[in-house]
Amino acid sequence: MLDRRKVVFYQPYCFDGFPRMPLPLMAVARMVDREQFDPVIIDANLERDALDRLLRVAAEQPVLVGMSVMPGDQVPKAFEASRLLKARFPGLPIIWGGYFPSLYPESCLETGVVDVLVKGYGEQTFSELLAHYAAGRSSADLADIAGTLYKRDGKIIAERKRPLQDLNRYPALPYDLVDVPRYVAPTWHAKRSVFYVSSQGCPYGCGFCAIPAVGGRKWTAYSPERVVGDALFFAAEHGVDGVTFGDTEFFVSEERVRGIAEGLIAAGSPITWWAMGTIARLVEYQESTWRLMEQSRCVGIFVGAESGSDETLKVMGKPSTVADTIRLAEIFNRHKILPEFSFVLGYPPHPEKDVAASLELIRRLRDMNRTTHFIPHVYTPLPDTGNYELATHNRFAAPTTLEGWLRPGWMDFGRMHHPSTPWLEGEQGRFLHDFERFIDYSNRVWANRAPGTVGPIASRLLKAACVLRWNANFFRYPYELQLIWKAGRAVARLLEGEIPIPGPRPPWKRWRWRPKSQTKAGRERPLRPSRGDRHIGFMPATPPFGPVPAEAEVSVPAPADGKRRLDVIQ
Ligand code: B12
Ligand code: SF4
Repeated sequence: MLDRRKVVFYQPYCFDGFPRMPLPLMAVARMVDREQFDPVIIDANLERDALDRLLRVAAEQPVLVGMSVMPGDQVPKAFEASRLLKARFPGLPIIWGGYFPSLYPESCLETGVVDVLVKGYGEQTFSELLAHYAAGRSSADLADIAGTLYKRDGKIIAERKRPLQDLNRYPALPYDLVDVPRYVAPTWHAKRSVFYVSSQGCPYGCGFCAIPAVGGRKWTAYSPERVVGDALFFAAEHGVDGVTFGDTEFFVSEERVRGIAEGLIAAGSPITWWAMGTIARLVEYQESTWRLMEQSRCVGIFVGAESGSDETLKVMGKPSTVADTIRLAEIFNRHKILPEFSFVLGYPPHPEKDVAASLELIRRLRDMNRTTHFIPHVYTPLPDTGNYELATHNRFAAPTTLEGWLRPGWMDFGRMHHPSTPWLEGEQGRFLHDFERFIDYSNRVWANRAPGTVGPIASRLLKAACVLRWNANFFRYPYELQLIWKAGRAVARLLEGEIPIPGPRPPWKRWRWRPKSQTKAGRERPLRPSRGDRHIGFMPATPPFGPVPAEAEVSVPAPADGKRRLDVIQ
């Protein structure tokens, strides 16, 4: 056991205010044989000196370093870390996995700082890569490992795809490799909540979504026993009273959901839970399943309504209709489950009509339940997704190099902010941008999505301003909302003691999560890197997009296939 070589996993920074365990890395780290190797997970979201630690551990001759890379902030961070590693330890194999390398392999490999990419779900692929490198073979000998991509003689070799495997074949997640209590935090439905993912993939094929491109329209999930077991472990060992399921599609199997609900009820679980699903599936659920879910303390469900236009839903290949969305909203209301609806706005071929129909639907859903939470996104065309061809027909072209992806505009695109697609330039694009901001603020006060973040006075003012705008149907220039929020935050911070003043702590403070280093015990600087840290600086800041086309009219895609059977791995 003494001379076990290290296997290093690095999660580049991507913190959004809620601490989540580095699940993608834990998923692959569980495949490491502990008798032979010593796995180490470094999480830059929580560790201030993560990069220093990575470089220190890399000096101990680990077998390899694996990084998880999502589009957005993780791309420059992963690049920066890999560049440093390659400069100091040229022989150390570096593996990237996750959605960015799965969708944009050329951009990653042309940097020369990554040895091999893992496309799609990576447990088995990683296991074989580890065996390869541990046997003393090098990146130059890579061959025949399904699910990998690498460069050979200047050309990219893409090995055959690795099909999704039954998740229950894999060992338990290695909770001992992370400091679990640091990932327990308050959320809107629980005081001590954890983030957990109980399935992989999705059997549907929506044209804007990256999941089918990566998972191949298949779905696999932990058994109810395993999910309930993990939830009860969190409750018993870490005092957890809430679970946020991050599955892209939690509800594919009604039988599984019933099993989970029954298991939680039978164990007298204290846990409230929230999950994401698909409207087409949920409207088919039996009434008794809804009752079980409610009884097992399901408090909220996130679904993709996507559009208020049936025509757009058809183009997207979405398996539901607008009528299904309304029906589900009624079911939610009957069962006191908080509804969350996401929308993909500005979809071709008729973006204006799509936006108008979606606003109408949002209004209708809000009238049915004022606390409904909306998540609007402007359509961001991703390579390898079903409707990407539609986007490229309409003069959209994503970068093909990492340098391109690291430009500020494309970074925003990767984060799915301001995608600036050619057909949404001008007034319409600006309207959508302001509308997104309005919805964000209105969620905070109407759907109670930021409890205690500002004090009661700012919250009431914000509510009043949102009501005025909503009634006037006016969403442009939401500057007063921003002003009220910022002023409210400043006062709340003052009262919370970030600027020390005498007196009791206000009651809403209890709801805010702060990193460990900011707690009373260790009053240090926040862990979040400063704004100046966010871009790595040496990339040219040129405008991200080419010339805007004269016409905003767009052409029609191939018809979507709505007939496929659900592919569930048993
Ligand atoms: C949690 C999460 C986040 C967290 C970050 C994670 C964390 N630990 O802090 C936060 C909230 C910060 C986040 C942000 C974003 N996210 Co996110 N996120 C997720 C979510 C819900 C769960 C990820 C997870 O833990 N999955 C469980 C693990 C086990 O599965 P996995 O991640 O797929 O990992 C497997 C493979 O990808 C692969 N793999 C992954 N990493 C590695 C590394 C190695 C070395 C190897 C070998 C293999 C490997 O093997 C793993 C096991 O099979 C997923 C949806 C989902 N259910 O997957 C979206 C998802 C990954 N996010 C996505 C996106 C787009 C984003 C954003 C870019 C934009 C946005 N608006 O959400 C931002 C980035 C913002 C930024 N600041 O840069 C997309 C990615 C696809 C895409 N469209 O490109 C997803 C799939 C959501 C979606 N439905 O579109 N996200
Ligand atoms: S149902 Fe959700 S996860 Fe599945 S393809 Fe559609 S948008 Fe993606």
